[in-house]
Amino acid sequence: MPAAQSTTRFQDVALEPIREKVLAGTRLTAEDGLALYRTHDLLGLGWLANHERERRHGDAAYFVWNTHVNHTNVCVATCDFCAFAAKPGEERGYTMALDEVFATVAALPKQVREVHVVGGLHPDLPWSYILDMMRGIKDRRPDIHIKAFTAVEIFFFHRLYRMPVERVLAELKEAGLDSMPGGGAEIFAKATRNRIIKGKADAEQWLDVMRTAHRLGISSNATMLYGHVESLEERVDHLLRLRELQDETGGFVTFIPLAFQPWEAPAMKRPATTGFDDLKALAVARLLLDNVPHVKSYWIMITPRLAQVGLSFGADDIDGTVTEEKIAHDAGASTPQVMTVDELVRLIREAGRRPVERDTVFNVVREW
Ligand code: V47
Repeated sequence: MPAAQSTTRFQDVALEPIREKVLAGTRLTAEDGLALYRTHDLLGLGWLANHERERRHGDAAYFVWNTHVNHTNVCVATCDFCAFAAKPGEERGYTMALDEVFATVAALPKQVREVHVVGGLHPDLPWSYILDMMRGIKDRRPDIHIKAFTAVEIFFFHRLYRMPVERVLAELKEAGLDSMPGGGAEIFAKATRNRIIKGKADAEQWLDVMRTAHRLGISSNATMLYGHVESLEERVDHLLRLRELQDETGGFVTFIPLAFQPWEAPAMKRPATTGFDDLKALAVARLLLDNVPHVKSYWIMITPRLAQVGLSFGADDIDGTVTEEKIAHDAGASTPQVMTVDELVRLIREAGRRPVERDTVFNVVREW
């Protein structure tokens, strides 16, 4: 976007006072957040988010050589949007034997730096299965970073195994867990959360698990599921609650807006998000979350084409090779399940950015 726009007026005058704040580094308010979500001046919003993105990261665009392992889809929770989960006893439920998990990890190319492990809330797995999974992955690949278990899973382990959250996390860390993904946050607003989710951690519990994790030195990501029944006010509230916790702990590394994939969702018939909404989700997050270092444009959910555009609308990261994604694809996503590093590098270069391969916590692995 042309720098000249910093002195020309935005199409939407409501963005003018926000530009002043962004240029002065003044924290944005809930009202500002709402004005940003409501605007149709996508280029004005994009200019602001890109300004902030380039101030922090210049022309770098990060990616990671990673893979997903979903060890089980058996889940006692009921989430209207989730097509991945299977109730205990349902025929489509599966649980990987640990040897299967280990064989998957052992077969990974040596360049893979991160394994992202999440599963359903399985009521019958022993705690030893969870810990042995961490240990077994580390035994086979000591160099790989294990990003595992959402705050919702950790809260479930705390209840199921009757241990304080702190102990659950400490034992996982000891067994090899390095950091946590940001899933399970969905939307924090109570009434909406209760309407679409039954039987898993609420907002306070999700945030509290993250607070504890950060205190124990386990960094994490954060997400927001958007494009379902939530309001714009609730999106702003969600981001500000994350910002508040981040002020306290500093433990969030990356924020990832997750676009609702409606096609196979069991109990939520909605149209898919639009390009405007997806770009706004990235841009508003970049501007409101002034204390979170990275914003991820997740190609699995918004397509590689739009994720690439997202690199000019506030995002500095494009996730990675991923491999074997199940949650979005069970919900009917038509995006690929894997991207090669060459494809990622091409997307980034054609966006005018500099591809930087990273590890999970943004140590630079290689400049491409
Ligand atoms: O928690 C479930 C979401 C999340 C649907 O931390 C859906 O680096 C859209 O959190 N449409 C899991 N979303 C994915 C996730 C994630 C992904 C990539 C990177 C990271 C990270 C985290 O997926 C769930 C839930 O919020 N989800 N169903 C659906 N139909």
